[in-house]
Amino acid sequence: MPSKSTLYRPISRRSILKAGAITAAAAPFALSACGGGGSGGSGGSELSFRLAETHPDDYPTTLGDKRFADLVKERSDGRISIEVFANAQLGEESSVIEQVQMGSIEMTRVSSAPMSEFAVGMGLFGLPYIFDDSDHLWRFLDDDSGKQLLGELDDEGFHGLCYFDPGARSFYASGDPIESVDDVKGRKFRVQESEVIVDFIKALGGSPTPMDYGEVYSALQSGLIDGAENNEPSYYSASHYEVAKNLTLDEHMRVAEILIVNSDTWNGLGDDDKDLLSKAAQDAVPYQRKKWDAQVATDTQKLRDEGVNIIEVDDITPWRDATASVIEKYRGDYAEYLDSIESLRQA
Ligand code: BDP
Repeated sequence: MPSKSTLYRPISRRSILKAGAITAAAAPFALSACGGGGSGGSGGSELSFRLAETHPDDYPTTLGDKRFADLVKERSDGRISIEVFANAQLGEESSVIEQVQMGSIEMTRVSSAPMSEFAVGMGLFGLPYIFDDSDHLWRFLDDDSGKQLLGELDDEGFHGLCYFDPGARSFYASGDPIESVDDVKGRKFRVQESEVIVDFIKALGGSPTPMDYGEVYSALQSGLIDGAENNEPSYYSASHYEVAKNLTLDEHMRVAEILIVNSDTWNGLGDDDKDLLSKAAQDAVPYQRKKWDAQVATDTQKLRDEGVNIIEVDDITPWRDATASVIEKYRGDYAEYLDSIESLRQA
């Protein structure tokens, strides 16, 4: 994939918003230091952590983060506090992941796609059309194999706390709508920073352009890219629909959302605190999933109201066939997980 430095990076609307948020974000650094630090040992001491989130305050993943933080606070009688920094205040995802790996941010909720550049296993979720629907995805995530995959993060400087619902990603385009596989050919699509997803677009004959989420709106507006792909709540909340009015529901990927913590922070916790955090994360999942489903329904209606051209895809076979080579290319890396996904298909 093109290196980051070769990418054209227009100033995003979010970068401008973020500039104003830096002062607000600085305060908890001091608090964290006074409180014994994010990486300090636990065993009854006060702890405070920062959790980075790219989405707005009322977005379902942010609500899941906040539920997690609330449960931790309540169950530790206020001893452990987690402050959620929404709206990419602490940076775009790739940079946040680096900061979490280094320990300068303790936690983040992030997409598994950019995580795949740090922990290969996460690239699994970038393979196209491997899950039939949300239930199929969750059978895998809740299965031992899903847990094992999250556990692989422990080798890479992170600890995975839980998965959140990612919905399904579909294409959207300015200019001509995508009515068939052939309509992707020769057009430029923004992708997340993930080698597997770059290969997916190439398999369809498109031209993949990796860039940060916060840059997509202006890249669509300026014509730097012809389209992008995401789930309905992101497409709506980031206003991409304003500049790319054709949405094609091919539902090519379910790129799991994950809640992760820096390894040293995690290893510095006492066993009771580890249990408390793990349990709180797990208990936030049903809430996040409920919020997710509601948001997809509301946002789909809002998109219709805004006059978005929503194209249903009745037969996914041509899409699957055109991109089967991507699964074959990576089968060796993900064989065990792909087998498990296959065995959970009809459960
Ligand atoms: C959204 C994910 C978010 C990613 C974004 C993207 O929730 O974490 O940053 O997609 O496309 O669906 O980069």
